[in-house]
Amino acid sequence: MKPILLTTLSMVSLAAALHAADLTRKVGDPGSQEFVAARLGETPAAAAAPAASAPRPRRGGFGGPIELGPDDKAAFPDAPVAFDQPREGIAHGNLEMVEYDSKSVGTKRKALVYTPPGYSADRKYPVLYLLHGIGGDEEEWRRGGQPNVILDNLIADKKAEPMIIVMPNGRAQADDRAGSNPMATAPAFGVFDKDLLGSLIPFIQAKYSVKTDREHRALAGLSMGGGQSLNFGLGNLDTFAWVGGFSSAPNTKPAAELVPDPDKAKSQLKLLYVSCGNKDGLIRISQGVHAHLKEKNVPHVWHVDEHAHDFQHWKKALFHFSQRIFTSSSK
Ligand code: FER
Repeated sequence: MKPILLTTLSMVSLAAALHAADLTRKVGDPGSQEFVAARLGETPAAAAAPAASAPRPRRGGFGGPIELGPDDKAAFPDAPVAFDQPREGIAHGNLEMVEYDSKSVGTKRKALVYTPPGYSADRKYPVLYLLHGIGGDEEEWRRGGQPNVILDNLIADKKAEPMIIVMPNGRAQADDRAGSNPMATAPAFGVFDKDLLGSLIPFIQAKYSVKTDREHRALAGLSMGGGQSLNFGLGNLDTFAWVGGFSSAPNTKPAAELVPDPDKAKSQLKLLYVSCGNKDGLIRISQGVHAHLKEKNVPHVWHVDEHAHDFQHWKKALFHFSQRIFTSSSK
């Protein structure tokens, strides 16, 4: 198959606008130079500088180029049209905002928690920790992805295990708002593992009726949160058995560092799910992860759909991922 080359900014700007509503408000029109520059962590002047003047660092631009190879195809059929539509006549779960003391950050931090329909302290539930992107916060998944609707539907259809979903704020610093330059907050995403492992997971396990072994704990996220999930999930296989990276961003560790011990990863992982849209300028990150996993024979799902860097992809990724976790047969 001949590689297809796509280099559009417009497509991606639209997608980015859907994702980073906060960012869009801060820097205006998603098609503007400021918006693109903000996504790339550059000043508008730097973004506009002629490419010939000096070799510019290769950032994880949203503008591609995108080169697709033979492996870059769908692993699953598309989600049915109504997968993300609120349904009447089924039981619904609940969403609540919680606050916990973060030892590593030294502040009280927020997380949005989905409890499944009929949540009861008489049962113990598995937990999915679900992470947001560079312009997002603990509300981003609810705002753009309505995971409660997707899970209510899957649970009603008996396609997903009743589970708790915890949506924290992955920007582990005292001021954890995206602010006017979200890219400047990228380092705080890199130290979120201390807060997650040291404070949030213990808090959730104390407050909710949950199973606490690794086989009942999953980590997944979109974009920056996808990179965090791959980094922290694969780096803490004793804590997470199910790991998902959706459109993972350039914060993803180099593939060889992600999986330093392929045999351990093989034996410990119940599911490693890597997905991206074929119109997402960041696809090369996920392609690199897939290529390395393939080379090292680490079983994983590599799912590429027709979307861009947007919630259409992320909602469907959650739909596919959440059906395949906490099951006995998944690989
Ligand atoms: C980058 C491009 C995009 C980057 C992060 C992103 C850290 C994140 C995008 C998102 O979360 O949507 O170069 O560097």
